[in-house]
Amino acid sequence: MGLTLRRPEPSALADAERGRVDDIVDTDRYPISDLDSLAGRSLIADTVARLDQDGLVQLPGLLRPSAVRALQREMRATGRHVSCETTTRSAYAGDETLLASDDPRRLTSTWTAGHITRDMIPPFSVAQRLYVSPDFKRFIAACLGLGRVFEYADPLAGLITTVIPPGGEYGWHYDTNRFVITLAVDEARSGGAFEYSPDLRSPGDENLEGLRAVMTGDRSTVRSVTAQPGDLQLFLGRYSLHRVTRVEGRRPRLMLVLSYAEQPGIIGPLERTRQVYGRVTETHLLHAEQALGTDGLIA
Ligand SMILES: O=C(O)CCC(=O)C(=O)O
Repeated sequence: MGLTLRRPEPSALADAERGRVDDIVDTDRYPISDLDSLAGRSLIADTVARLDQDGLVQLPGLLRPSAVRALQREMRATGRHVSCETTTRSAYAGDETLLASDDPRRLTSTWTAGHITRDMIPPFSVAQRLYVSPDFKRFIAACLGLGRVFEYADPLAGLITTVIPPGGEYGWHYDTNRFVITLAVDEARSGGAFEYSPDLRSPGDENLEGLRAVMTGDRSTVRSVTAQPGDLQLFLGRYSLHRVTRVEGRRPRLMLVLSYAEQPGIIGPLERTRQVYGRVTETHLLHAEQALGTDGLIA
């Protein structure tokens, strides 16, 4: 089925959730619009089992080739305007300076990356249509054993593309979210692999010695995954330490990151948003103000 990237009718623009995504998702292979069918049920059962076993599932070729090309055009054009900063951070991206000097939580890695944020992605683009699609959200919820998932209410986060320039990398970290979905836009010519140590920590157990081992170069628990444009990854990143290795070659690595929440209305914290994206919006300022009680203390 061919991709229609025509500018939609004004009514569709006003309601980006309208319409199916069969023209951009390979629904012959991944029947996300028909989860009650035999093929749909088997897709969910298989994805759930693999996620449970490995903490990561890859669905190769989820996007149709014409949609991949459109996504690449959109993201490459916008990615050129993104500035990539280099920082050094711990796996927790917090302030660990008060910890003992040999505490593994103080170990850092280098990050060189920029972000195409949601406000830079038009409503009728492939990325946005996939993110808001009710069929896609139902599919993701079913894979995670959830009744529903919700888009972020954050104007910047929720739907972003991570841009890692040549020579850049994305350091070791845990996610604050239980799960994240990534969709490869442009792979690195070499390097740029996604590496993760499955379930390195677990609820109530930070496994700091495991953290030290991985961050000081022990590869015994680390798995590596590369993705081709159009491949989707569903990853449980809260317990699995992960990173992207240095991007070699001359072109940036572009990865679309689709985040959903288990509750509606999620807006990122002010300072963290400033730290990650280099800016905040009125929405973040208002949200931070409303989170303060009348006595000026956090509720
Ligand atoms: O770019 C990737 O493959 C993963 C990005 C990542 O680690 C994250 O979004 O937490």
